[in-house]
Amino acid sequence: MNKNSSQQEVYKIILVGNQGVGKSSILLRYTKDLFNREYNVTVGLEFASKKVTIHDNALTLQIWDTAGQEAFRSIARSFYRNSAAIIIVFKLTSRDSYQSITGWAKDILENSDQGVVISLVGNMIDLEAERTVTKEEGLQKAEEINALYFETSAATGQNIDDIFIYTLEKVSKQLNSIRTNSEQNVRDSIILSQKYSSQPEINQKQTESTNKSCC
Ligand SMILES: Nc1nc2c(ncn2[C@@H]2O[C@H](COP(=O)(O)OP(=O)(O)OP(=O)(O)O)[C@@H](O)[C@H]2O)c(=O)[nH]1
Ligand SMILES: [Mg+2]
Repeated sequence: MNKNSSQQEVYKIILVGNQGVGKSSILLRYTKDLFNREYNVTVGLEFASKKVTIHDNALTLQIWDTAGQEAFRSIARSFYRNSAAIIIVFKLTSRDSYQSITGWAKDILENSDQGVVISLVGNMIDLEAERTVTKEEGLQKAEEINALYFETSAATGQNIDDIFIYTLEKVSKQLNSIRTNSEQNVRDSIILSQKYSSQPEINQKQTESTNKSCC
């Protein structure tokens, strides 16, 4: 079991999906309850931490936000190991991003540990009038890839917390095979992120919310 400095379990969660689907916005909404209309393309990797409590168990989430650009896809792949959950994000207003889900799921199957929890998120539900992917299609795809399914809006915050609450609940049921394994893995992740990030230093945001409870 991996412990951080305050001896809490650390769960590694990764956000993947095509460019511009809202991965960074989901992370910003979840960790800081903020939304930015401007599009700041992620280059390489960023991560944020958040403290949560599940079943009276305090733990730290280490959430990695990957770049959607094709050029960075291999970096995302190299991060799949030792993750508790991987969240595939697509836009409800983009069939291209929907059609890419199978490819992301294949990447995950080939590069992650057995038992990793996969969640599928159709984002931008606030743009209902521009929706091109139906809820039925989303649910069907989630079933195909054995994932939980959520429809969200980072813009309004709708269902954003639910992604993490229900994903973590599933993780907690599968603890044996999906914990982050060692301090070394965390250190490796940080070293890699520094190597690939465009920023001179890792953009590490620490957000604490010890009151959140999953169940
Ligand atoms: N209306 C609306 N816009 C959103 C939502 N989520 C994100 N956006 C906007 O979509 C654009 C892209 O969002 P990002 O979060 O940067 O997307 P990303 O997936 O991180 O993109 P990459 O870093 O390039 O992979 C930004 O202009 C956001 O403001 C949403 O739920 N609703
Ligand atoms: Mg981004």
